[in-house]
Amino acid sequence: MSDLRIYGIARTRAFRALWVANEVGLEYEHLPIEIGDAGAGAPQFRAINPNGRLPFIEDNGFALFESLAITLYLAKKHSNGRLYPGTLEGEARTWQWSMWALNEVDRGVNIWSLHAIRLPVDERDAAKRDEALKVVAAPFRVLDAAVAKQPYVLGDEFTVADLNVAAVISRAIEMDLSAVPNLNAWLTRCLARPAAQKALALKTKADNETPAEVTRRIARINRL
Ligand SMILES: N[C@@H](CCC(=O)N[C@@H](CS)C(=O)NCC(=O)O)C(=O)O
Repeated sequence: MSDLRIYGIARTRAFRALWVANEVGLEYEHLPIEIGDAGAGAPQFRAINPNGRLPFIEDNGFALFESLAITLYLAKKHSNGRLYPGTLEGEARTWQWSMWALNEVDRGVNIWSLHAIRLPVDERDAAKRDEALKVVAAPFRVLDAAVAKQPYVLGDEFTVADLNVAAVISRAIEMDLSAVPNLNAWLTRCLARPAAQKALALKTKADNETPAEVTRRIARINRL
């Protein structure tokens, strides 16, 4: 067992950290704590992660929050030159796609998933759902074009750039992606990886066990 601890129930962005840890074959302790005052916001967790949000990790006493900082850190530490690109340009492109995912599509996919799938049917807001689809349409076309002629965003090999983008938009696998078939095939390919499947199994279980009240709280706290 390594001294890596991953905090956060797999329904949250902790899924991203779990996936990368599986991908590099690390042993770790998973602490599936919840959002809010009873979980990440509680004093003992804020002492490690003043941000109060999920996920965060402790790696041999080194604490880190922000999901994609965590994936980049673990990929670079354990898989430099393979999962984490070994060239300056490859690294820069990895940052490009990671920041792109957070800035362009993270919120839109989240809003869509809440108002299309996760909130109780009579509490879903069709206008928010449709607006979210409009917001992600143009960036999804950019990603679709990027994987039209190559299997992964940086080229022939799966890297942490793919992991970050695919993890951020993983819930889009339930959208109608027929307008972006290359994106659809690429996302399916990324999520089929054994490391992703292992983390997805935890995520699906956590999704299924999440009470409606918690889903409402997620939408409220994050203004989604
Ligand atoms: N940019 C952050 C976002 C973290 C975030 O908002 N996490 C959610 C769970 S997925 C959370 O903890 N929400 C509860 C809150 O904001 O108090 C990241 O990528 O790690």
